[in-house]
Amino acid sequence: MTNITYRLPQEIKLNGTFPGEHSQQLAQRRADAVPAGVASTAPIYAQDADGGVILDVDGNSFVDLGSGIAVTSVGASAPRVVKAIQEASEHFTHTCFMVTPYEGYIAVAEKLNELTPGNFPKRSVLFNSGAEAVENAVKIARAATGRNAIIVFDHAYHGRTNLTMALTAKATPYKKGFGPFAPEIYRVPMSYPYRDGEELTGTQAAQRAIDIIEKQVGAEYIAAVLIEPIQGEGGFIVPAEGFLSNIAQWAKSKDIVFIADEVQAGFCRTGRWFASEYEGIEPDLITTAKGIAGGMPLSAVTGRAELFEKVQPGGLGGTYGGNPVACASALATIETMQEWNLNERALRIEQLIRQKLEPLVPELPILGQVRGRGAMMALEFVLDTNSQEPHPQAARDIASYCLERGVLILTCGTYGNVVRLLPPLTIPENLLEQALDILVEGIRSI
Ligand code: PLZ
Repeated sequence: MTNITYRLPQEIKLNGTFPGEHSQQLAQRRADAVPAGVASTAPIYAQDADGGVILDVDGNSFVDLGSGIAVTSVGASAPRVVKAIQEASEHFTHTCFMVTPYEGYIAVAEKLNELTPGNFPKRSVLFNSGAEAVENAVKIARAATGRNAIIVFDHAYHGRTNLTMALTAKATPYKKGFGPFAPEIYRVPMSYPYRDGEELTGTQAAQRAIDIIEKQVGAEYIAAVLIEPIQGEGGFIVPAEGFLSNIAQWAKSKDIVFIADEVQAGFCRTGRWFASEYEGIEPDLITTAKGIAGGMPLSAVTGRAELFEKVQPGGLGGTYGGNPVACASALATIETMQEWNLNERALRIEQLIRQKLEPLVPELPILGQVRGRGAMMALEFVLDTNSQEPHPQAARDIASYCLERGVLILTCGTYGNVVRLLPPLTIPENLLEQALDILVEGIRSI
């Protein structure tokens, strides 16, 4: 494993009241300036972050097991990334690629075309956010096929814009009061092994979805099937083996564009460049964001060159899409991932998490399942193993327990009953182990 040196001490350090005085002051200012509609997981305000830690404005040091929702995979201030951002911004912060183009955009597109699965001619187009990438993937699929319908899955999360709200499954908090939503979106059952039961194979779960699609929508009207290869906000649901490949094969046989939303699972998070690789699928289009640029806002749609041919010049774009500083950051992020072998680290993180947490499953009836891949791991909590009734209070209480002891942990899931672990891939092993010990105590305390 590559040795990483850190700028900040990689430790838990808590002094005094929680949240501290300065965080409390900021919370008061915030209440008068920022609406409650944008909520935060933790009541602590950030001052600095590096490797596996976040320092708050009161000098407390927390272990980061969230990476700002799977973004800072290389850490929040990786040296190469910081340098690239500084250097790029000294020359120009913006020209607009649609006005005066520049090399960085092209270099990022080349990298994406090379790293994404599938050995066929590809193109990439850059945007700012995950939602924007997903919206554009849908635009491209519709233009390429001349069809309208989009198939999405239970528990899906694709964003907060109008079209992506329609694509997202969960009503509260994402959709409630924000309709009407975009039409021609059809939702079908996902493969969710923990809740489907072990008897339902991936192939059967795929057939269940395909039967519904064919009966209720009709393959000839469908532009695209859109799916997260591992669902993120929905609960880190890893579909049963064969589910994704069967859906992809069926889509191919009907000339339907298969879009993998790798916004959360992509870029070394799962121990491969893309989670699609685990199932040997080669999506027609892939959406990426989050981990791609070390914290700078950047996203992309990458896919088969021929799909882009039907899109008229000027049909894709946006003022900031592929910002030059964000592109420089992405190139440095990718180099860092290669230099530090972060795929290997993600697999090691999975090993450490499984070692500590899997033994608790047979012992504790509230811990239903430990699942995930690489550094995208989740614990699903239930009232008891037999009923499998979701237990969101357990997930919330465990997250609070951890935070008060210096470990920042996120929850997720359709039922809010999942604790997810998304550490920066650069977290030191001993710090991760210390954080996991606190998590184990937290689970036992319920
Ligand atoms: N697709 C698979 O995970 C973003 C959003 C959290 P944006 N997930 C975190 C929140 O509450 O807003 C996400 C994702 C997948 C698309 C998106 C959307 O990415 O960059 O947040 O627009």
